[in-house]
Amino acid sequence: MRRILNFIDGDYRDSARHFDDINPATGEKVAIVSEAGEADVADAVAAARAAMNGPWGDSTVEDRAALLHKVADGVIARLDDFVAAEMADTGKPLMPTKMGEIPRAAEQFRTFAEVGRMTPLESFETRLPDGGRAMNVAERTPKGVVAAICPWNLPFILMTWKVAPALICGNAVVVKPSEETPATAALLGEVMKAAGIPKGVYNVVHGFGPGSAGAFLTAHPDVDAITFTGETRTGEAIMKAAAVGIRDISLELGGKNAGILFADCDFEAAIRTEAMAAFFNCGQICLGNERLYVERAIYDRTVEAMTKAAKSFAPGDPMDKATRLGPLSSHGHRDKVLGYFKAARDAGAEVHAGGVIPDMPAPFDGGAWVEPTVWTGLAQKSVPVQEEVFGPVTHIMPFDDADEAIALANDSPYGLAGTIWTKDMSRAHHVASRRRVGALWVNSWMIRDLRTPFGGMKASGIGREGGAASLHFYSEIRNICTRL
Ligand code: NAD
Ligand code: 6OH
Repeated sequence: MRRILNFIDGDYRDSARHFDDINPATGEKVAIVSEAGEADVADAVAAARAAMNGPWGDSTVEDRAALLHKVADGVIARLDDFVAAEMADTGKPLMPTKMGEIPRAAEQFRTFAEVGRMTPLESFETRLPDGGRAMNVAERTPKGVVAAICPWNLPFILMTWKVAPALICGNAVVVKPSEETPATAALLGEVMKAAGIPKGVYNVVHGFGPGSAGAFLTAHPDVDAITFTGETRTGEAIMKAAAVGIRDISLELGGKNAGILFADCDFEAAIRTEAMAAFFNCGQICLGNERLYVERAIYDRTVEAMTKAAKSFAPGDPMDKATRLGPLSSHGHRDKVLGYFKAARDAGAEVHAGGVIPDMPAPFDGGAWVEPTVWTGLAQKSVPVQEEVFGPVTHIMPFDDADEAIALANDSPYGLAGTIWTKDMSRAHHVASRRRVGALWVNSWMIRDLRTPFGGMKASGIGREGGAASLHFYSEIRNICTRL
């Protein structure tokens, strides 16, 4: 059986305890994972600190940029290995993994190499009352040892999105991948080593949250900053851990995103895109929409078209190039999603598509599959309309004017993202400016330029990452004022 080990101080290391890695497409065990104990986590943090105290701590941004380009090359050279590892952990379909996710993760290293090299800092000349002058120059220094706690939905993209900017800013990292998806973070250790990243700069510890590697890492007093992507409730626990010792924190949390469709929109494009926003990655994408508010004149057409689109996202063999829908990430997560399917039925939802487990042929009959699901008729305040399902599901509701649509879309504890469909650009801008979310797409979804800032309002998080915003989180800015 394949083994997935911790990567500490430049070498792979087993530990006393282990857990199983399951492929959710089949339910089969694909690997045995080393669960880092408290001492392993302490070793990883110590290795990161030692790296910061060594030549890495004095490296230039140009040196680091050159290394990050080599890491990107190394990932692409082993594309098939990364694709196989990610698919075995998640059950994702081949094509989006091979053409999209893994190359995009490699691209993070190139983008942040250039963002880091090219982003200037401010300088100000200050005129003094005596006629003298002073020059203020800002300088970027690393935060130090960064803990990166990662989720399972886009494991390699969301992990490299933290590691690449952390490294370009000169930090050393200890990554704790999700227990559901440990493989690509572990494999990246080989690429880091081959690229010449010094030992201790990139470390990986495997395990769970409370009482395991995640909690050991966030509680470790020698961690300077914690970056977390995952559920809002976990974010609360991590924020408490970060409070001890006043460590910096970045939180990318849950969402309950909404799309708003006006009657004048390009209907075909809206439906094609909103179907992706609801069902892509089996709905396990933080930026996906689980609510659609539709101007009454096109409401019936929208329900019909989204139902048809849901049925076209048929689950299938992930290795088949035509497959667009994989399973949910685990049986545990499926139990949660099925709980929302039941809650929606109990609350009187009309189920136009899905809401059930599909019949899958062997070997997929043991997998964590669900059918893409379309609901209508739920109250705005009902649990399935308020809480994040994180599955392939959308609830469609009519509205009569823009103010009502904005109020309904904003009626959520979350504030991550949303979409607006209209040909009236003035209206689009007006609605976008009044949405309480961190990312808006007009007549589109998921155009994500890695240079742009990204993050949520309200319960969707604290801080922004992406492009120069990442540099702010992963570095300390020091102002040096010199009287001339
Ligand atoms: P999760 O919160 O269950 O787990 C995320 C990570 O935190 C895992 O590595 C887990 O082991 C670790 N963890 C759990 N408890 C911990 C603790 N007490 N201390 C330290 N570490 C702990 O999230 P998930 O289920 O893996 O991911 C799905 C969630 O992530 C969804 O809510 C989704 O919206 C959110 N998400 C948000 C974004 C974003 O950018 N805003 C992106 C992707 C996913
Ligand atoms: C959240 O689950 C996923 C976010 C992914 C991106 O923003 C991206 O740019 O790939």
